Amino acid sequence: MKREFTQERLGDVFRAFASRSDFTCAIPYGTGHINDTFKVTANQGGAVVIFTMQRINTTIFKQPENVMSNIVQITTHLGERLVAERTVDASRRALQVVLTRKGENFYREADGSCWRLYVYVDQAFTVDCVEHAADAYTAALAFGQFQRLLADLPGGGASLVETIPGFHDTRSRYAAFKAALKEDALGRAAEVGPEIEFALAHEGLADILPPLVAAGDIPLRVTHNDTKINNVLLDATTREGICVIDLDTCMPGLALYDFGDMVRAGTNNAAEDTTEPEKVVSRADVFEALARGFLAGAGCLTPAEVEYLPLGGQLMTLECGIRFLADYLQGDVYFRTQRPRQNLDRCRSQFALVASQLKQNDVFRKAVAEAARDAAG
Ligand code: ADP
Ligand code: GN1
Ligand code: MG
Repeated sequence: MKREFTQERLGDVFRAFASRSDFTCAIPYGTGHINDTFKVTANQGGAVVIFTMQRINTTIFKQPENVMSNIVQITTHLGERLVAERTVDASRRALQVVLTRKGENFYREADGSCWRLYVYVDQAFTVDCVEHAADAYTAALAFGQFQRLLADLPGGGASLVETIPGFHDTRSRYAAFKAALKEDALGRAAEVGPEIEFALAHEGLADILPPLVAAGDIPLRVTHNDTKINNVLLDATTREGICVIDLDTCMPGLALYDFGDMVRAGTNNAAEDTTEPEKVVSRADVFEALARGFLAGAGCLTPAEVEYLPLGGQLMTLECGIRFLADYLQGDVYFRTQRPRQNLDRCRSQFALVASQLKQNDVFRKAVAEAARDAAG
């Protein structure tokens, strides 16, 4: 049976962590699709202290110890690099994990629920749907810098575990989608004919990157892999990108995944789950801002990486659309939903966004080439 998140329970979980403050209350927080996030307010000697407490989705992350080991390595390294670069306010710019009283990086409740605690980054906000292209630039700059700072992670990231195997392996995402379609557990396939057709008609996009990766033209890097614009905290006063969050899928990957998922999440002029997919357009002004921000932040990318940045956007958007469609066919078991057919709406919105990107391919390629020239000069 599903247990409620009562204040009593959340307080007990909080007290398992080595904070010197007393629990006041916890409220559900954020719009993420995966974990259960709470903003915890506590009291330390009369002063208010705030934390982000998350129940890790262990249906998806089956080995939370691997997720947390990655996160501790990444945040520790980031913290050291930021201090070495004399970054102002370095402690706000890398997530800070609070250990449990037993010195562990997550807490396992008696029912098996796994929880972690972060210091809350104050005076910050997130953007779900980009309004100002300048916010897209700062988010992309932050994700680019994140990738650059992790480039010298000891062992080149070899000690990071793949927390979700094949996370951005689009071919295996297609295989999973086809299996869901074949099973058609809820008899929903009949109502999604056009979406199935779109997915199958664009399957060839999944075959472009693997040979380039095999040839070494596109290198494996330490990447974030879930670069939704709302996974960067922006400073409430300056709107500067301050802290990259949601590090569960941070592992070896391609720069194109990180750029591509930003294009997916950032250039959509409508909400991810809009019910009017016919109005969806991939915004060229936001695309250009993302390209400029990411190239400025990441530093050197290989010529092939730069050339294929627009493909990254198409691919990540297509892949996400297929994942939403597969989840709809399977009965909405992966992504959190707030209403019926939400995953289908999300899928339709993604596919419309792929079509819009393909239509503007020449414009987007030109924007990348110009941004790369400016970043180099
Ligand atoms: P999910 O995997 O469910 O997307 P996130 O780690 O992205 O979970 O957290 C959900 C939301 O909680 C974020 O969008 C952000 O608004 C907020 N959040 C998470 N961590 C912090 C933090 N350390 N400081 C402030 N806000 C945070
Ligand atoms: C999930 O955790 P969140 O909400 O930032 C998902 C991403 C999808 C995204 C679509 C671990 O991201 O891969 O692109 O939803 N995360 C995971 O909105 O599957
Ligand atoms: Mg998130």
